[in-house]
Amino acid sequence: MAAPIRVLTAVPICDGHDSAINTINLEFIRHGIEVVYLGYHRYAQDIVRAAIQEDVRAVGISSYNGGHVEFFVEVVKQLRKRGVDDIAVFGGGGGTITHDDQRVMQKRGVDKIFFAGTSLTDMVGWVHERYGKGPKRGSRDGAPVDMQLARKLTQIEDAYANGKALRKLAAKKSSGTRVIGFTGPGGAGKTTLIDELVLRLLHRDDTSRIAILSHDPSVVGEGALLGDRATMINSQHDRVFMRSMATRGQAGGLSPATEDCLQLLANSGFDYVIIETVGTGQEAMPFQSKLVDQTVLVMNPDYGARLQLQKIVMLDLADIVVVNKSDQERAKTAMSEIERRLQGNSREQQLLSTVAKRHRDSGVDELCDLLTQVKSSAAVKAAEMPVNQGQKGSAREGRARLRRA
Ligand code: B12
Repeated sequence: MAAPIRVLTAVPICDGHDSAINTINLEFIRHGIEVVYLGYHRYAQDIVRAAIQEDVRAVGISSYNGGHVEFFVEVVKQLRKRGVDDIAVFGGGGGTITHDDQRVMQKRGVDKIFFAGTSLTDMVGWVHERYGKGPKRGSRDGAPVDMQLARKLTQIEDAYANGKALRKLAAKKSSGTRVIGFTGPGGAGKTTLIDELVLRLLHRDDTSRIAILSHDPSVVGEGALLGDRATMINSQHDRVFMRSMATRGQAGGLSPATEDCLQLLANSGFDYVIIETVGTGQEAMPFQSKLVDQTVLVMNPDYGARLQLQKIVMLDLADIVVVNKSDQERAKTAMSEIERRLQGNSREQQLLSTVAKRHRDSGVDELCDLLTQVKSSAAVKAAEMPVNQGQKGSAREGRARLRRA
């Protein structure tokens, strides 16, 4: 089966006309297209960065408040400036974009404008026709690093979609790269928490580079709304590489191609690679990969009766359990019930409470401390060891030694 078409959609400024983009996203998804949705109030630079990292076939922009000629053309210009001429730009704005505007926009590189009155069926048909085929896209020598990485990730995803899974390579990663897995039920606030964590990681070290591999659910051969970017504000940053993946029919929170994609990212010199699962259920154990150094289970205080906790497998496996939304009434009870539940496990686990949506939340600071401390103490240990051992002993081994100590 061919891999679904991937497009990125965005709204430059939203003045209240949001119904169009929501309608169009849903229509695309219903017709087998994977939509990476970037949300509202996005700069051309954010759109271009995201389009390259997500390696989409086209960028669809919805604009209802004027300035569309300049904005659409700016996106085309910035894509070309970054050496990308095979990501198309298209979109619409109902009655606000005139036919004269369209002529100017097309002359300056915009692929297509849809006007008020076009049927959704015609629009979806056009997208399939126009962006469903075309030559295999590679990346030239000298192409931006983000683009090279993005195209390799696409090759991996496409290989799985076509039933030609790549041979799984032995798990290994660049020493110094820390891989952190985030999981938990839908609506617990994983994406917001990760975004806040990224903000802190970027501030603490102004050279650090972070990769995020984020998942949303989909059925084989169907479309998907890959919407985590719409929640991410701080992660739209030049030192952050983010990729959204659909699970493409696989249960358990990840996609069939995740492990290979994760391995590629873990070997690409990032300081941190953060992987986020889809919202998971009680039975999920998504992080079997040896690449993941530490796992964080993010919970909502409102999980139901205390008995429910006994059924959540990740409470046995997670290194850190975070009760997010801890400004909610039930949070104190949740903390003490989860603490009791963790006491039953005979292993070292941390329990934290956060309010990720709150700016400068001290719980998120604490989480960041925990995740970075392990990294720095492992690095110190590794540095203290004889060179051979130190090179062989990655951060993971360093941490294992630390734990034993
Ligand atoms: C519904 C609507 C509203 C709703 C919006 C509800 C919402 N949540 O989105 C409300 C009532 C809030 C509203 C408010 C206003 N609106 Co109004 N609104 C409309 C209306 C009637 C439909 C827009 C719509 O969403 N249609 C559904 C979509 C799916 O269809 P469409 O717009 O025809 O778009 C087609 C294509 O362009 C394409 N498309 C659109 N976006 C994208 C994106 C991609 C990626 C792709 C592929 C295709 C695509 O898809 C459609 C295919 O048929 C339009 C008329 C129009 N058609 O533009 C006026 C219109 C956009 N509004 C207008 C105005 C003036 C206003 C107000 C300023 C009115 C006022 N004085 O208060 C306010 C501004 C908002 C604010 N700041 O408060 C004017 C804009 C004039 C201009 N040239 O700038 C319009 C054109 C009406 C008019 N003829 O005067 N509005």
